[in-house]
Amino acid sequence: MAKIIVTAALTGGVNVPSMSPYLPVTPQQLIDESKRVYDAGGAIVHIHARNPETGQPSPSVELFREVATSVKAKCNIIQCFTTGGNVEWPVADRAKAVLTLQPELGTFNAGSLNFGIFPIAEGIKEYKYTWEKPFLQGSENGIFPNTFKTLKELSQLFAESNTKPELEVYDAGMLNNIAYLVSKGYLKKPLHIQFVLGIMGGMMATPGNLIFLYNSARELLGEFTWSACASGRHQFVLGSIAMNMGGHARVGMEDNLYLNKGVLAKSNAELVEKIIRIAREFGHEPATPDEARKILGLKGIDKVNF
Ligand code: KMH
Ligand code: ZN
Repeated sequence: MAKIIVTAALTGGVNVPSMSPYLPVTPQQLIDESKRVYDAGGAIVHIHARNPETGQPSPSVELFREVATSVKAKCNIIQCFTTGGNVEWPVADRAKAVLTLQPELGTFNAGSLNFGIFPIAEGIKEYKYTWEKPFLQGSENGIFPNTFKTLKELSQLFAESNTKPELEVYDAGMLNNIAYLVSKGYLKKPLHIQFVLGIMGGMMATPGNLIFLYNSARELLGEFTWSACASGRHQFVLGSIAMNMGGHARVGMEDNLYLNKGVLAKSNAELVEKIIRIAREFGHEPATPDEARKILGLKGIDKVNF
């Protein structure tokens, strides 16, 4: 009945290596995971870079370049770079990879929020790296800053790179931010929104919240393409609802490490295969990368700078 754009958020900048031996960290692991996701039917990979030695989130453009060029050589999957990276980095660092490599798509976090990942530390018995525990615990006093000033700067960077912003919305207030940026010409329609639920500091991952956000966004912004992203076990529940509301679905280890209760996913491809199995049960088919480009109005893989 519908073409569903499946995004795989491969590694993110929140989960730490001690949480799963399958979390991709090195450029080669990210490249291999991207190809596995493509073969499984994914249309977009959402990419963060990490220090290959320590697994720490990294804004290094060279790491992004290494992954992006190799993935592009293997398949035409859409690459969506993060500009979220790590809550402590200045926006210039966060946006460097997008500005330099000019991917088709990049995340655009549409407002500030607390990003409480410290509870994760309570569940980890043994750490592989000394940076992990302070990194997680530090979020208790951290905030993910996306002020109006930085939102304006970021939207200008996206325009310069001809990269489509994927608007990350964690709570209803961010819809007002988007409406303001559209009214002032900083963001251009047609918009693409990723509703990100279940982050401690944003709205919780419930069907009611997803439907509320979608309806509020429709009232405020009119038509837009959109996808649902949820943490942990909510990933498949909200992805299933979104795909039956005309939306799309994001899965992946950035948001959820588990294939089933207590069973770690061995690859992001397993999570992609699962959401596609669910989609097919509803009579939907996964969109190919080129079908997704048409749906989202992307510039094309030949227009990137890598
Ligand atoms: N790492 C989080 C602070 C994004 O990719 O822009 C934000 C994040 C969303 O990962
Ligand atoms: Zn991300």
